[in-house]
Amino acid sequence: MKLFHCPGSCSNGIEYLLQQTGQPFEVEVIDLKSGDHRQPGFLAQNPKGKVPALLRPDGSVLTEFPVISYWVANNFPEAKLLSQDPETRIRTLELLEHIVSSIHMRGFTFIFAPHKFTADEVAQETLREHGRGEVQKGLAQLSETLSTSDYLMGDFSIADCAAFYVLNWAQAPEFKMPENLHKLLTRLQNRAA
Ligand SMILES: N[C@@H](CCC(=O)N[C@@H](CS)C(=O)NCC(=O)O)C(=O)O
Repeated sequence: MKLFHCPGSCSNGIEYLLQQTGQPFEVEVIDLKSGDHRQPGFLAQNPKGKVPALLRPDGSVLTEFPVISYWVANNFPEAKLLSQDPETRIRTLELLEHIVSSIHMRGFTFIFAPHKFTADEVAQETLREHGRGEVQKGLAQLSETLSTSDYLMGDFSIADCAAFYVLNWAQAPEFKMPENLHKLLTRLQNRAA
């Protein structure tokens, strides 16, 4: 397997997830700041021009964080990244989707890249403010879900791998991270894998 990855971006979560499987994988760094994601070589692998993208052993490339997570969890069941119980599985996917589609895409995206939506600097600040509100709301929801458990779904899962990258971003001083999420991040950072 080969992960197309930009360190510090959301593909951190997939790198972390792959490490949990214990399976060998290569990393090709796609430096977003240098525009590597717009180069023909990478676009030939992923025409969407985004990371993460995972080149699988059969030569096909899989994209979209939740889908890559699901495929990895299904292909390496011994890593126990997704429960076998149908209701727990669907709730794990629901949570994973919330982290990626809401906290990242509707929160952090507006904070990191408001210029993608408007050139107007006042409007950019409005978008940043909106993004901060969405992130703060998302952190409160994650904190409630986690409660006093060790991991978001009780046992470690693909949802924690998504939490790993957004909680890293949420360490910035502009956010107020609930104490139990701080502890979750430390627990995730300290996992042997
Ligand atoms: N829906 C995609 C979003 C991936 C995404 O937005 N990746 C960002 C890095 S965190 C990216 O590649 N941005 C480059 C760009 O949008 O030009 C997923 O779930 O994987």
